[in-house]
Amino acid sequence: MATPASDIGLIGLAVMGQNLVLNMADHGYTVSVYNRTTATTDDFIARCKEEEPSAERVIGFAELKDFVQSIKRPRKIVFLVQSKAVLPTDRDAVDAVIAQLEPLLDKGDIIIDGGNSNWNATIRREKELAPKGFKFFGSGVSGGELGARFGPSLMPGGDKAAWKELKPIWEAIAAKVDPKTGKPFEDYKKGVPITKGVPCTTHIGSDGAGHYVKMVHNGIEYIDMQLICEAYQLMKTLLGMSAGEMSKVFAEWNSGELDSFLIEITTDILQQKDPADKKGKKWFVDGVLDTAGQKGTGKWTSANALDLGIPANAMAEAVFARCLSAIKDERVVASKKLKGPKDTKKITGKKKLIEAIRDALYCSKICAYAQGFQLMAEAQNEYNWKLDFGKIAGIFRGGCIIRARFLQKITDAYTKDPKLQNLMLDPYFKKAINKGQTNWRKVVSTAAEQGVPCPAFMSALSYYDGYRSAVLPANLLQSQRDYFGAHTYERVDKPRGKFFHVDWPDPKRPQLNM
Ligand code: 2AM
Repeated sequence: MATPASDIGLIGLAVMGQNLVLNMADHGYTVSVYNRTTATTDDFIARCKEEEPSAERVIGFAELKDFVQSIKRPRKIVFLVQSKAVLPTDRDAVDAVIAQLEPLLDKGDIIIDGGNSNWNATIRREKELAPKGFKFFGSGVSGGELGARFGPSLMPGGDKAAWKELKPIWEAIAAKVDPKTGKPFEDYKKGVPITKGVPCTTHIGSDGAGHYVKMVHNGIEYIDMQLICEAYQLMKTLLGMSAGEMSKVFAEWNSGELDSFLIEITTDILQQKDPADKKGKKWFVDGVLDTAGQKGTGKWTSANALDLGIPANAMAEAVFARCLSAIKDERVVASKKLKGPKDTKKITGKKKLIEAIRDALYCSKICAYAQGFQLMAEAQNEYNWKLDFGKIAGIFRGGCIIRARFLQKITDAYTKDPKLQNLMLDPYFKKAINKGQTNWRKVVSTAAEQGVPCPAFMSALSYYDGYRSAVLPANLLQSQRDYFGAHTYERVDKPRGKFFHVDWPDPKRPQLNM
């Protein structure tokens, strides 16, 4: 048998898998590859030979046994296969691949699930594999196809000691940011692998922590995208702006504190002409049907927020907004039957309204991130992790879909105060909301008056106002619960934890003077 020569193995050669392999090869690693369908492996190796200078370091295998034996020990095998498991008891392709690998592995070998698996399944898999002597990692990979190829944000969760084995490769292939500014390096645009800077990866925690944080990243991505769409909708509906005109606004926003990957691609999308229009006059975005798909990570984030009792209403609103968009036929019928406001005033002061929308977007974005970080803070108690929010925000700065200038500020906030209770209480963000809130309220009230939906702006504002309210109407709510269900209540004039009950209707209760 030949001496094992590969540094790492990868199973699952769909686009993300292929691109991660090429990324590793670019950084000098020898990679063994295997795919269930051998023809895909052959095609990939052929493509590598033609297109990729580093392809000599990629070795294809038709047999799983040969693949495993070609990797240096302790073996590192990453797989990117479609995962469907949601409940801890669900079994899917990830389990099938693990089952095939198990008899071929040796104790101490490290297997890494790089797909978007549910953290519950990752916790279960780690529990099953640890007693057998295998080190199992769930590592979220964010950044889409381009990220995988040239530098993703990587969120690994698993055994801390085994992380040392994985770290050099993960740090090499991850996106890198400038340590001074937090801005991602983009050398890959010049065809050069990125080698300098702070890598966008860190050991997130044990078992499912990496997949959990990746899921919350996606939940934040949902709301980030929805907020941008609401800004677009308001400019389009209230100000009658064209896609091209809005593109200029987004480009300007991208030069300030809203600077982010999602605003950048929005700028690009909005200036794109429709390739189906021979005259080249129509905007691309106007030709796209207004129904959004989803794969589930936003829903998982919101469902988990409900399970843990964390008020992540804006994040959930982003999921519901996609659901509402999906019932296009119903909306078309309803648009002819249900009336909007009667007295819509003509909007004046275009420049001022655009500025207000920008502020509303920024303030809502702060709330959305506050909710995401609150959720992670609760999850670490629930699942026994110890999360470092400064480091998590730090690895979101580059590579991933939510990368933004703003994340440097979040990194700073949690580095300064690792126990920060809520992002909105950090001096920088507190000041930003204070500055923007008048405009934020103006946008939300104008939208309500004019009948333009902006659910994420609105629910983020409700979250903000709710969070800063020392008194909420839950006194009445708890009274109702005590009335119909004897659920008891606490009193404002008694210590917390002392519960009271009234026998409703209480004959001794003072009567109202009517
Ligand atoms: P395939 O090319 O043989 O379909 C994304 O779908 C990747 O997951 C593909 O590489 C696919 O392999 C792989 N995949 C899906 N289900 C799998 C399974 N049960 N076992 C192994 N690989 C699987």
